Amino acid sequence: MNERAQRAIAECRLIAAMSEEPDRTTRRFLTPPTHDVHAHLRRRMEALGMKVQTDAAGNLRGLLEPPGARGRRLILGSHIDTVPNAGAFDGVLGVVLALELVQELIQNAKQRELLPIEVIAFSEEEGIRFGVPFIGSRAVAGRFDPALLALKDADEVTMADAICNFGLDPAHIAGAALDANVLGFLEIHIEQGPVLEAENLRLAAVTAIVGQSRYALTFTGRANHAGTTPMHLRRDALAGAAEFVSAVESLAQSAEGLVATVGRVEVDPNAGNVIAGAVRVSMDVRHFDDAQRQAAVQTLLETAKAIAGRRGLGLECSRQMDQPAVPMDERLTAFLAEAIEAAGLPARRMPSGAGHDAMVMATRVPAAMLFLRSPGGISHHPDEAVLEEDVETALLVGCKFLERLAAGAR
Ligand code: HGY
Ligand code: MN
Ligand code: MN
Repeated sequence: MNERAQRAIAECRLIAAMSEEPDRTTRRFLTPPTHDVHAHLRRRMEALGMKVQTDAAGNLRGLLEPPGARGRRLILGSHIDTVPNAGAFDGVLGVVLALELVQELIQNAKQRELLPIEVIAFSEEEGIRFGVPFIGSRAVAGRFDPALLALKDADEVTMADAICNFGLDPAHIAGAALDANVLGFLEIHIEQGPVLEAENLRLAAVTAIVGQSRYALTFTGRANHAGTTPMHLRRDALAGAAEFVSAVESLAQSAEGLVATVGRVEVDPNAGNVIAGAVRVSMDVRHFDDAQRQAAVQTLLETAKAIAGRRGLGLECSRQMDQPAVPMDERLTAFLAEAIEAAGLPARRMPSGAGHDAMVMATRVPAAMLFLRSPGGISHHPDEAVLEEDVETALLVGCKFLERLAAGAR
C-alpha cells in the first residue's frame, strides 16, 4: 500500500549510512561521504531523464523538462548535510521525496505536461563545518558572500580549499545563482518538533520561519595548576563560561517565545587538572519577532561582558549569522493548504522553529514548506523518524500541489 513511502524511507536510511563516522550519521559540508550521496542521487536523477550538474557551491541539481511542459520551472529540494550524530530524515527526506514526485509525474501521463521541475540537493544548511549555515542555498539565491571562502574549519581548511578539494572551483560560485525563469520553491521537511504529533496531525503548511542569531563568544582567563592555585587567585575561563550558559537558559525561560541555546563548548587546554585558560562557546538565539530576538541577543552580550568583567576575564564576541524571520509566500502556501484539504486532511498551518533553506530561497523566489509529523518530536538525533503513512500522504499532497500550481501558473 505504501510502496513509495517504504522506498523513500529506505533510501533515506541508505543515505544516512554515507557518513564521516562508521557508527553514526555525520556529513558536514563537502566532506568525502558527500561524493557517495551525489553519486547515488545522480543515478536516480539520470534514471528519471533529468539533466544533472553540480554547481560550484556543491549543490547537486537535476532538471526535468518534459516535452509538453512549458513556462517557468518549480524548484523542489532540501539539504544533504547533517549535524553530528544526526537522524536519517532532516534535509535528505526533502530531496528523496522531490525525486519521488518527479517519478510520479513521469509515470502519470496526465501530470507529465505540468511543469518543468528542478530538484536541488543543497550542499550545506546546518552551519557545522564553517560555523555559517545555508552555504548552498545562499549561492543559489545569489546571496553568497565571497568573504565566507576564507573561513576555516576545525582542521584549518578554508572553505575555498574545501570546495577545491571536492573538485569544484569557488571562482564560479556566482554562476550557481538562479535565473528568473522560476515559479517558486517547495521544501518538504520534517517538523523536528512535537506540535503535529501532539495534535495527531500528519502534515502542515508552514506560515513563517523563525529568525535566528548565531554567535561565538571566547572567555579568556589564565590556565594554571588545579592543585596549587588558591580559589581567590584564579581567572577561570570555564567557570565564567558556565555562569554565562546558565544566564542564557534563564533569560530564555523567562521570555515568551524565545529559545536560546549554548550547544558547543571548546575548552583550552581541556585537562582535568588544569584551570581553563580559554573557552569558546556558541550562542543560538531565536524568536518569531526580530526585535525581541535582537533585544535578547544584546542582553546576553551585555551579561557576558559583566561576567567577564567581574571575573577578570577577556571576552571576544563574533557574530556568525543574523537571519531575520521569513514569511512563506502566501499564494504558494494557499495552494499547499488546498492540496492538504484535497487529500482529506485538515489544512493546519504553523510556523517553523527550525531554520531551513526555504528562508534563503524566499529572498529570490516565492517559497513554501510542507511539514511532516516528527514521531516523539525529536530531531538532530538518531531517533529522528517519519511514519510511512505520513510520507505517503505527503507525496499525495505534493502531486495535488503541482496540479494546482500548474493550473494557477497558466
Ligand atoms: O538549526 C536549524 O534550525 C536547522 O535544523 N539547521
Ligand atoms: Mn533541515
Ligand atoms: Mn537540521
